[in-house]
Amino acid sequence: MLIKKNKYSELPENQVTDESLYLNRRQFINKSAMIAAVTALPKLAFANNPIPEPDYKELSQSPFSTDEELTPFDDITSYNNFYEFGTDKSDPAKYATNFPDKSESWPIIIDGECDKPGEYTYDDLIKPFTLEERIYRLRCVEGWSMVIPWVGFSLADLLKQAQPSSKAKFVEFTTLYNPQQMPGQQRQVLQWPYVEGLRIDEAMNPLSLLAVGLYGKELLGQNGAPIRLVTPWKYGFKSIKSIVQIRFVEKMPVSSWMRAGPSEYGFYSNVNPNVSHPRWSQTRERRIGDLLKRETHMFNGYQEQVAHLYTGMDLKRNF
Ligand SMILES: Nc1nc2c(c(=O)[nH]1)N[C@H]1C(S)=C(S)[C@@H](COP(=O)(O)O)O[C@H]1N2
Ligand SMILES: [Mo]
Repeated sequence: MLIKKNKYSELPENQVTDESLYLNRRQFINKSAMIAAVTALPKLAFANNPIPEPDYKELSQSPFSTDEELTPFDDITSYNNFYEFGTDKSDPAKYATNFPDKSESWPIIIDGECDKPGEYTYDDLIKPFTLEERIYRLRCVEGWSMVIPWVGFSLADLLKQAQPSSKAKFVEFTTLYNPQQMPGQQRQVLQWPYVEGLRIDEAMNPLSLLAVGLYGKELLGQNGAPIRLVTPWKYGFKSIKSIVQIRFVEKMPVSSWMRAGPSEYGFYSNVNPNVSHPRWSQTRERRIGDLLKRETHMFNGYQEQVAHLYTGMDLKRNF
């Protein structure tokens, strides 16, 4: 079954919320929800908690999917990091309402060290691939997490099609640069365009996903439409949004976050409870919608799929 019933529908708390305030608010909500449940007509219950109509039908479920409780659609689409639209969690939903501008769609370029480079429309790019649903945990470096039912396909399938050469040691990804459409780019918060990278074997790992939707719906602007990367064993900032270019390169790319704070953000950025961020611990995380924090797991719980990529590497140095 694609969509699980949402347990909570209210907006998530951000990190600054005092816990007692939060608890009070939660109790208040529970009480009013109970009153609503006994007084309202049954179908009105759905108005508070809409489960969106799917754009993609009959998606197969990936074996990599977790059966953990899904983060509500409203939270996934209203609590975002997408600095191209501002640095507040609510900015992307507010300012990406008309993004991407469908009348001005951009080509997606695959190039660099490969035999079959190409320039594709979004539709042509995704046409050869069968979309599936993958429910992944997403752990942000800031200490919060979600469970997101993505729609997408394996990055490896697209990369193989381009036939990378033996010089292709890394893959570099670039986000759209368009300060008109992305007002956050009018300020130098990060070096634009946003750039990320993976080692080629990380990129080829079956967990690496190109997402085009979530909750059975096409991606919204705030989540990185029309196509974004998802690498669930790495901190969320590796999962670059609104991709315009995928390039095979010989040298390790310098990501926007490495450039902004090399002592805080490394190239690998694997989720690792044993390596603190210089300004906070990474041992625990708050799942959006939860009151209490939970433990953070090595590689965000995806050890089985990815630990072998890092055997013999010092993960404290290669953070
Ligand atoms: N281009 C771009 N991609 C980005 C970001 C960004 O600011 N710009 N933020 C990253 C961070 S920090 C996180 S946690 C995830 C959040 O993805 P979501 O909003 O879809 O949950 O997107 C990542 N991808
Ligand atoms: Mo993040």
